Amino acid sequence: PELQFPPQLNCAVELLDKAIDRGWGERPCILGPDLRWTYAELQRKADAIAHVLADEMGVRPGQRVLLRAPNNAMLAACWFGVMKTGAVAVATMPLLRAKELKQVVAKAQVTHALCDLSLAEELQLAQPHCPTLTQVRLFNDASPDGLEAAMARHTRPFMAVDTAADDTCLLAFTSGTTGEPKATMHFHQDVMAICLCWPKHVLRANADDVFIGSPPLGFTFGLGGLLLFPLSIGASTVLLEKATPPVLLEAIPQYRATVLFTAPTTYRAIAEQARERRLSVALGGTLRKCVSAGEALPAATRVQWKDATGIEAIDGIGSTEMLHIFISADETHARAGATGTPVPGYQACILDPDGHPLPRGAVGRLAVRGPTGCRYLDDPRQAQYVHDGWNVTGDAYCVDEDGYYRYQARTDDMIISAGYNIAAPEVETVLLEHAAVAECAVIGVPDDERGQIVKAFVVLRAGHAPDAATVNLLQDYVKRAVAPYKYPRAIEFVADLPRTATGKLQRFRLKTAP
Ligand code: 3UK
Repeated sequence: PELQFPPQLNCAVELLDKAIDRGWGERPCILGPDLRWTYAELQRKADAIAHVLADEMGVRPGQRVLLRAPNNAMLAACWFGVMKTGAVAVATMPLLRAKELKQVVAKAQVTHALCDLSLAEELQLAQPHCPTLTQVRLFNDASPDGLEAAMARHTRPFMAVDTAADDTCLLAFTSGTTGEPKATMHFHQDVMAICLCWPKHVLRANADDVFIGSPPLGFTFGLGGLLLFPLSIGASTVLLEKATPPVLLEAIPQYRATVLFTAPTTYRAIAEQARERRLSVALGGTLRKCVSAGEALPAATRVQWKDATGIEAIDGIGSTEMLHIFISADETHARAGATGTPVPGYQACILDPDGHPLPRGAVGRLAVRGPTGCRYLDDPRQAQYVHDGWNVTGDAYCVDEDGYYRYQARTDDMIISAGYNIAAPEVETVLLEHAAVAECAVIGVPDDERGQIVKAFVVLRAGHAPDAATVNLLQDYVKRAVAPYKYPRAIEFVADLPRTATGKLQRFRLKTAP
């Protein structure tokens, strides 16, 4: 299906003002600890913020406004406030330090910032090194210079700036598992396109649903799943500042949440804790849809989650470059070990190293094309990433006989040992099926004889000893489950694994560890 957008479009009008026109004004919109905002309340806050930005801070359409906060209602209001002014939101991850914030500000030419008081320190450390950044306003701040005090001066509605559908509204930074972070540009129409593709065809939630989850709104997985998608259908969303597994385990029944967004590692941790605490299935009986993204969902994790809750997870691969999920399968079409099929609106293919399409079954680089796509902000890597509208990802995939896309590895996570190609995630998937393993990571380490050998870092479940017997047990297990040359010749037991704030394993940090 081709999506058609009018030439002028502002996503805040589409998602927020039109929600009020549709009569959703008094519906619950954002929920949080001691907080319940209706759609009308969110609109009032966003309008007041837009007035402060445009009338007091001098923000002009096209200027870049940095947003920095844990997931909370004011961050959501700020996001829509920026959209209304026609400025560009620069989404950032809460954990960024001054040094990284300085890079973001310089790269995106940020002129203004709205920042949660609780995260002000690193921004204030960065500010003297950010010549473009002239104004910072703090929110969730009771002081007379805080954003809330300024908002109180503006009670009139704000007429959203009439932006073009292809004006940039969002700069999203890649999470940087490798190399220097890149900024991707997305248009108002891209924001609407992602609301119309995957949520409509795969998620199929409705206005009574209550969304919850962990990804930060500074990560497009979280922005879509925990803000744009619920608002586009009149549903409500729970925003939690620290949505760790134990917090989610409590919050899901407390808010009667029905749709969960998080990464595979969090699904494992919640299921594990539910088991240890002997909590009942379905986590309070309200959950009905569980979305996993950020990294591949191993078959063992899918089974573990289904055992704990009765729910078949919805896996989906998305990226900052494509803005959201482009290959996925709903709960009735899910297959263990497969991500799914291209989301309606998107096309996918598998390419050989010369860029020619490969037949079914062959492993190659995944390329995708659709209504959203990669536009790096002044980066030479744009020409490598996009060819004739095809976005060439860094992921190795193959397509099975039923047309399902099966993730193999990131192309840089292929291990070559004694001439064999071994996908690190395949070995991880097998290890996770063993009862002793809570979490694991597999990398290639240099070896004189074989070039590289497979090494596994393993976090054991309680009650299993980190000894030679367990090493042998795990090695034998892998040898019996897959081709024996894939077994980890080295195993190291660790207490935890390095992950990004988006739940992705940082294999490169294990490679450089002493
Ligand atoms: C990996 C997956 C296998 C894959 C994201 C949903 O993760 C997101 O964006 P990033 O830019 O990373 C993209 C890369 O992450 N990946 C993500 N999901 C899966 N691999 N199966 C999956 N289900 O390497 C991809 O290239 O941080 C995810 C929505 C929006 C996003 N930005």
